[in-house]
Amino acid sequence: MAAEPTLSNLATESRSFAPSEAFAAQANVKAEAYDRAAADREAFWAEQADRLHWTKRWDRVLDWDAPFAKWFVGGELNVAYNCVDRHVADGYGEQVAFHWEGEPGDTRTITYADLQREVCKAANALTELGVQAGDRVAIQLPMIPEAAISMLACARLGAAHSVVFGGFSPGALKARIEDADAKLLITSDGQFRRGKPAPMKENTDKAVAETSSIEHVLVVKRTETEVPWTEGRDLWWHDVVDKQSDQHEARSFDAEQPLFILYTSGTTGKPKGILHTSGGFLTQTAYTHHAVFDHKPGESVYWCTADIGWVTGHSYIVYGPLANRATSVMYEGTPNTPHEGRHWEIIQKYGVSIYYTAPTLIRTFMKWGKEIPEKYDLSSLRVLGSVGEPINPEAWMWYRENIGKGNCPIVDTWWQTETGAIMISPLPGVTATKPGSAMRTLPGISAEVVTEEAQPVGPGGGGYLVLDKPWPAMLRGIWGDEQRFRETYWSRFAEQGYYFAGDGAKYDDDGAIWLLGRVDDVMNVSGHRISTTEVESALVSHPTVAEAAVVGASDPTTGQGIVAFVILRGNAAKDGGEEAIKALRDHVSAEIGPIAKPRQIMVVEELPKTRSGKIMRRLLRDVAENREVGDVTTLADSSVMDLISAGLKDSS
Ligand code: 6R9
Repeated sequence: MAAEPTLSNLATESRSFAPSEAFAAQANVKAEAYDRAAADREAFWAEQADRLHWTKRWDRVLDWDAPFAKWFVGGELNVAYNCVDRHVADGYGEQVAFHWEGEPGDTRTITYADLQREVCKAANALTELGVQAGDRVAIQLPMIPEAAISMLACARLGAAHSVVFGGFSPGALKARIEDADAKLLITSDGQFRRGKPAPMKENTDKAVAETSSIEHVLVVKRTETEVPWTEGRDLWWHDVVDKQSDQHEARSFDAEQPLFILYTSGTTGKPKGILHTSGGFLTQTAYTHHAVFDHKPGESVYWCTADIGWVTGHSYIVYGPLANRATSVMYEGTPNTPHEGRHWEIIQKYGVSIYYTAPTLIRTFMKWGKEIPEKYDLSSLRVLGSVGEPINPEAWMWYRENIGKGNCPIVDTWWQTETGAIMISPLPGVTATKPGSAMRTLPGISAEVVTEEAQPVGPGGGGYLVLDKPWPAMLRGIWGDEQRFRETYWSRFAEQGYYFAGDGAKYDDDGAIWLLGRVDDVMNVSGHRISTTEVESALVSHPTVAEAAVVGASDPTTGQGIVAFVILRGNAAKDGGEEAIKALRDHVSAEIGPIAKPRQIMVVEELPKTRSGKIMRRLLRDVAENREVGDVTTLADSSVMDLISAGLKDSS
């Protein structure tokens, strides 16, 4: 099979950490949940849907016409009402929803009553700008409260949001606006990046100039940066939103009303618009946030460090936590601005009890040294979470010892933009965890590891991870492309009706699941999915490049790093092509965004290709990872690899 273990010491990992008796005794979810869910999956999810306020009860829990699912058929609810208003109605208006911490050190405290007023005003403003149920609204904002407020205002109106990560280029934003046919864009004048204001609107203007669907651009003032302005089209948030009434009646929508589209990299250059709907998505995000993080409303202080532009920000900063009446920290900036102890300082300041972050950041903290967290009081922490990529046992142990002080269960949560919510994870009060394993499927969720021929591999075996039963937060499709939806996820194991996740996995002898990374041409850089094709097309769009091949090479900090092999045109390769290399890195950053900037670009004279012309990335990965080059027998010209290796030695 194609999956290569990315964790070298997996096979030897045998440590196991059971939850303390005290933690287990008070845990939200106990072991019986697994059996109850297995006995009647639909009844189990119906019970979880009852955490929400429905204005009309569903007639049927699930309508499964593979690959199309409808959950809570006939039910009606308003997602924003569930996340905000009902907590105020229940008497919790004064509870803090967000402790917001700006990068320069400014702060805002937003209670549920404040949030209700802000969301109502924003919903009234959006209505004034012509946004109606069923419309799409694009949002590109830094991590400021208006990001969550905008999302909730859309949800309140039944309009779908499409949040685009703040680091994405004008070209990436343009493609997403066009694909979703968005009529409004919400953005800001600028964003703080490492202590300095960086432009935002200047970039979004470039995108909007090349699209025809955007009627208005609503601009939040964040950095006080001077911005270009198009009269009639552009409006300041404070001019339009502040004057609105803070009363707004939330209409009910069907459980399957689209809630958002979120674009993610596929194996081709064109990103996929993953569609999520309302009732099932909110049910599973709320349940998993309750179960996996052992969240106690009014007591826990919860911090998910993701950006709102990624699915983790949608499901575990906005929807799940707010549905559960969480008090959350929201942080605008980078972890080392103004110093490398910023996260620990924030945990100490707010008494954070649940901290959810990514392996790439944990490895960065390791690099900075344990002396830094040691300077802060982290005793409020109870549960530590990890998401985005496989966590190596070394980082897991460092996290447990230096941040959790040996007292906090670690929940390594596997899921995807497509799954909408956590699927595989320990339960902190139940599961004895192993460093590096996501352990087992949550109650109500079913997965298998199978061979190419769809045979279950059994204990000790490795293969492809598939999801063999529908789940409430599952994607409902790829926006506007049913064919691609079927092909990408449902064609590989069409006969069995399995969802193909694109990840390799193995079971250990105890039946615990170990995720092994992607099996397709998608790289995972610091938890961000970037397709090799996307970066290759950016490279070849530069006039100096004749051909390019991109691979993800393992990287001690970012999980994978982008390594590009390029054939340059004409005399661009002179002097080792140093100038060209610099220009190319900047070019990729401008085309896609800084996260896609190759770690390394190697100038080569040929690329290894099969006789059918497919680039053999496997061999390039060997070179990028300084390994002996593997089997070259299927190459059209097997001397190419010698040429590449020799050329690289010469230039180093
Ligand atoms: C939530 C999120 C999804 C891909 C997924 C897998 C990798 C995420 C993981 C993990 C191992 C974990 N991934 N969590 N691999 N262990 N705990 O990250 O969504 O951006 O769509 O990425 O990330 O490869 O397929 P998304």
